[in-house]
Amino acid sequence: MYKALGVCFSVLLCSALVSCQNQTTERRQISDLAKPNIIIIYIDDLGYGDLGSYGAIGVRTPNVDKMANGGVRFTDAHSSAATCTPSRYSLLTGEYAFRNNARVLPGDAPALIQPGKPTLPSMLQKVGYTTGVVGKWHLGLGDGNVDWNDSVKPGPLEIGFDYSFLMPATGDRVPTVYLEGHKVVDADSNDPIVVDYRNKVGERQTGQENPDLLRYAADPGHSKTIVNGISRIGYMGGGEKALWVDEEFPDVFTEKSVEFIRKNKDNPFFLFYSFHDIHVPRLPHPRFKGQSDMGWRGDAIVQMDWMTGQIINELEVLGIANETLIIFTSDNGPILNDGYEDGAVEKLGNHNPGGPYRGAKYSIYEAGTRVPTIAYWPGMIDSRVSGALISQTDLYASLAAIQGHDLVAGEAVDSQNILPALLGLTDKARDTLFYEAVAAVALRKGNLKYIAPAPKGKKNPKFLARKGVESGLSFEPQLYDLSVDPGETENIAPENASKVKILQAELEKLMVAGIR
Ligand code: NG6
Ligand code: CA
Repeated sequence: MYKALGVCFSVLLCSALVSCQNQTTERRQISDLAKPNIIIIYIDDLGYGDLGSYGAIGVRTPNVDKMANGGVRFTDAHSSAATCTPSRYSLLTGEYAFRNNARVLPGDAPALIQPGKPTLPSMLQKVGYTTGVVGKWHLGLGDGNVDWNDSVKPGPLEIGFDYSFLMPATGDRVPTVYLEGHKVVDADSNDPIVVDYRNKVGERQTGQENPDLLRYAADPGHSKTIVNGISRIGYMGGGEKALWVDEEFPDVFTEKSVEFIRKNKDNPFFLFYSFHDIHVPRLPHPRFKGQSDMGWRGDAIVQMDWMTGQIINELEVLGIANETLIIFTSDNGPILNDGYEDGAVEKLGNHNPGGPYRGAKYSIYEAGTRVPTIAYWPGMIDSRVSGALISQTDLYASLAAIQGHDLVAGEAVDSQNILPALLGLTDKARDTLFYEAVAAVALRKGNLKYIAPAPKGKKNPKFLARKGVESGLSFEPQLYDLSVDPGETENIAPENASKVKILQAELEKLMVAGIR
């Protein structure tokens, strides 16, 4: 039974449904669109080529493939940026990350999204959803001087989530504890938590001083406090009882998500299920060990697939799969060595994490942001491979359209309503796409992609050079025609000066005013 009908529907959506009559089936009734449950499964660092349904070699992903084959499998869908914090910022606010200078944050950074800012969960909350976030946060917490032994706020509960169970930043950053609501789980006032990103605090050993204690070697940035045999970014003392065990992530996060779903099965809910996998440090549960041909990284993909399957399975058992729209995607492209010698490079074999695309996580080239993306809603969305150009920034306006919610001035300013494409009714969505990466920005118009030249003196981040990742930074303009050159191998800017000029002007305009 669909819940809470009687919502007014967006004119755009209705007209899209009408204009796509040939693809609408009897099953797809406009009224059925009222308040579906919405689950965003947000994988970390999963590349375009990392799923079976997207051509993976060396790992099988049957659960995600079931969604890919039974829903809309997008081939030109993009994370809003080539790293985590900016992508998450855009996904939750519908606004490009540069507008708030969003960059990868340390684990003790203050909340990036301030209370009062319109967010996807607060919009859904207003129209009657119960909202929850489980998993990786990495959007900052607190007001600048966070005390992990007290109430940690503001955080998700202050920007639209009713429930939160978090990894505060990343798996490779301290504090290595869970945060439920405002409180660290199992915090102990007799063993207070201290976190410092500059100076050593606490009694724990560090990777720098005791590399012999590590389960695998790490670069200097990841060689601080050792927890569970892994050295992390940053120092942490205290909180012994609260420490997480990385191998337990799949079961802990699954349990929390399933609990949230069960509790809310009779009312519309929104779950932002934000995975740690397949980010570093990769330490899948022993039951997934050796389940791929690619060592830790491949086994983390198997674990991610299992966790996804648990959600699909739970919805089916509860009989609410047909009332639930699942959007599955990744926060940025793939990276093999992101600080730890976990064998991802050595065991890669013929697998191509970025699929046919150039670059990786951090990069302005396609593999930085073109990520596997699936919309799955049994009984509502037909199976389809879609070449629609869409961005995660668009989820805000598109999910607002399902609710009949009209965006107000200042709300989700960069988000476009691409709902008809999301539902597989059309392959038409964006014409223009903005790309943000660590060292460059780009603008796509149709199949032409323009990468703006870097200002004089701008440096390629050292850690990327060390990793051999192409950031895409160049002092010359770059132009690629993705229709004939998807691998961005031939820079056609020199012979297309007038097109470069037009795209440069459009990019500048967008960075000031925004283009919908
Ligand atoms: C970088 C880390 C990297 C990873 C990344 C964030 C170093 C040298 N590298 O700064 O390991 O944690 O931040 O990844 O510290 S993301 O997917 O959350 O954006
Ligand atoms: Ca990421």
